[in-house]
Amino acid sequence: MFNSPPDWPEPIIRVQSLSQTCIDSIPERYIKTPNDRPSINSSIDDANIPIIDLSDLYGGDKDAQLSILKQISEACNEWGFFQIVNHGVSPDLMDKARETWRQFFHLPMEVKQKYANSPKTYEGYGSRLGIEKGAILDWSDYYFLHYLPLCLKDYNKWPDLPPSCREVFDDYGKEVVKLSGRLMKALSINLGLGEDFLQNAFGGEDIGACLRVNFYPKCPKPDLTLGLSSHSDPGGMTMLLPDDQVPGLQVRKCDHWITVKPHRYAFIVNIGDQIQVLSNAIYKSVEHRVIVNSDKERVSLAFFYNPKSDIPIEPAKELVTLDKPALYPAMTFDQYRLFIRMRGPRGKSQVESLKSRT
Ligand SMILES: O=C(O)CCC(=O)C(=O)O
Repeated sequence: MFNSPPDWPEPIIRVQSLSQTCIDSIPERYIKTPNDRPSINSSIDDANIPIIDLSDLYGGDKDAQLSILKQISEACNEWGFFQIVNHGVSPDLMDKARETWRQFFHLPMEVKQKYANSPKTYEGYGSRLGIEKGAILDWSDYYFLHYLPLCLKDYNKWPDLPPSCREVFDDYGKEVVKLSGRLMKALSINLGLGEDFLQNAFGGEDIGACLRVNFYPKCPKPDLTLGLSSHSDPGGMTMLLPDDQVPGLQVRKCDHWITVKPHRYAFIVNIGDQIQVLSNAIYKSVEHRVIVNSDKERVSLAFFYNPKSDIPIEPAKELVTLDKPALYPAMTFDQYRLFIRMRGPRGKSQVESLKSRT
């Protein structure tokens, strides 16, 4: 098993600074191979991921609840991605969270540099995922922090500017954790398990939760690069607050990339690798990536709802049969996420590689 190195293999260059100095070209390090460029296999139609209204999931009548559960089930089976509206998190808090982080990225560089991260924990202000020397990089900067468990939550690693940042993110985290817990119940029921099954498999009250705020600066050559390379999320479930003014997220559907049209005040939910493992691949994590553009920056908040990091995650016994034996060996999330931390985003190669080990 790998060990996290103490530092990056090369000096870190902030993409935001590059964006200010690169007028009509980008450094070679950011130019993707032709097969990975945005124009390849992009969808030409106006497909979108499903949009599900959650208003009646709790408190609606039985039929309304069943209909929402069915929509969630279909979305998980067919897409692994969906948008939710009327989910209970206040629109004002969503705007505040996104705009507070946008302000952070517009602070002077010396303020942000105080929080520069290392590959050891990734917490703080970063500009690359993975530590492979000479790797082709993505056109984005980010801020990564832990929200849960409480023993990993460290305000010293959260920005102290803008002044409201810590308070706003504390409020936001509380609401998103609550919402994620509700969705976990819906997913458990839809899998035919007890409603608390997934939450308990994640460690009950002791789940992990962290945030990556992605900042995609304007790019003079958006056709040659990606804001974030194709990947599936290594954790449990992701609640993404997109930039509702600037599309950019693309989801792989068969051999095409569908550009998500964000619905105002929706969260974009997606299944991560740990739910793929627990459901014995009834639900699958789905590859996604981010494209950039030349006239608008983009900010997104990816909130990762994860299992407790040191408990074994394996297919639910109830979902293992003679016809469908366990597809994955047990592994802790700590062990699992080292892959992406070392190698950076690589499509679905990690979860697929586990299959051959059973
Ligand atoms: O920026 C986005 O829309 C997606 C971000 C994402 O996929 C991630 O942070 O893992």
